[in-house]
Amino acid sequence: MMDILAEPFPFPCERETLGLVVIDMQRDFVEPGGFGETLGNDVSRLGAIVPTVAQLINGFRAAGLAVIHTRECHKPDLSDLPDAKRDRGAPSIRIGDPGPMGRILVAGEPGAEIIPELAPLPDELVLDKPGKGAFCRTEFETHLQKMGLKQLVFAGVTTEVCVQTTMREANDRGYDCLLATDATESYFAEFKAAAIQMIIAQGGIVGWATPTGRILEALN
Ligand code: TIU
Repeated sequence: MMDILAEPFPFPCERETLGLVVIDMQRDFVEPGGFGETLGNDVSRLGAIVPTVAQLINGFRAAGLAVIHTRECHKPDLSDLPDAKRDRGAPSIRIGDPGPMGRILVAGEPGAEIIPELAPLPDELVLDKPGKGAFCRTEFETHLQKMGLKQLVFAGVTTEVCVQTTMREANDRGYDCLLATDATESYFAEFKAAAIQMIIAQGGIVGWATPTGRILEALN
C-alpha cells in the first residue's frame, strides 16, 4: 500500500492495481480544424498540457503500470451517434461531416487519432467511446476487471466534460479516482477549476486531485 499526497486527503493505492487513463488527447480536440474548434473554442489552451501528460504517461510506463487511452469517436456509418448529440448547438460543421482532418470525430479519420506526441504503445489499450463517459456503450469495465485495476489516475481533455464524466462513472462503479490537475485542461479555465472543486468536495465525493509531480514522486 502507498499514499499519493492529494486533496482532500492522501490517495491510498497499490502498485498492482493502479492504472492511468488518458482521456481523448485527440487531434480533434487539441489541434485547429477539429471538433473542438468547430464548437467555437480556442484549442490552444489544450496544447499546453501535452508535455505534462507525456511525463505522466512515461512515469507509468517506466514503473511498469498500465496506461489506457480513450478516443471519443463514432463508427463511419454514424449508427452510434444519437440525433441529440449530432444536432446539439450550432457548430460550424457537425460530427461526421468532412473537415480539414477528415470526417469530424469519426473512427479511422486523422482527426480522431491521438496526437503523435502521446501516441499509445502497441500493447496499450485504446478504447473508442461514442459518449463523453468511457463506460457508456463500451467494454471499459470488462477491460478494467481483466487488467485487475482498482485505482485510476485520470488525465486528458476536457476536464469538465469527458474527464469528469468518466471519473463519475468510475467512482459509481467502485473505483478510486485521482485527477492529475496539471495533466488535464478545459477550453474554459473557470470550468476546469470548478470541476476540480466539485470532484474533491464533501470528502472526495467523486475522487481526489493532485499535480503530476506528486504522482511521479510516489511511483519512483
Ligand atoms: N473529450 C471531451 O471532453 N469531449 C468534448 O466534447 N469536450 C468539450 O469540452 N466539448
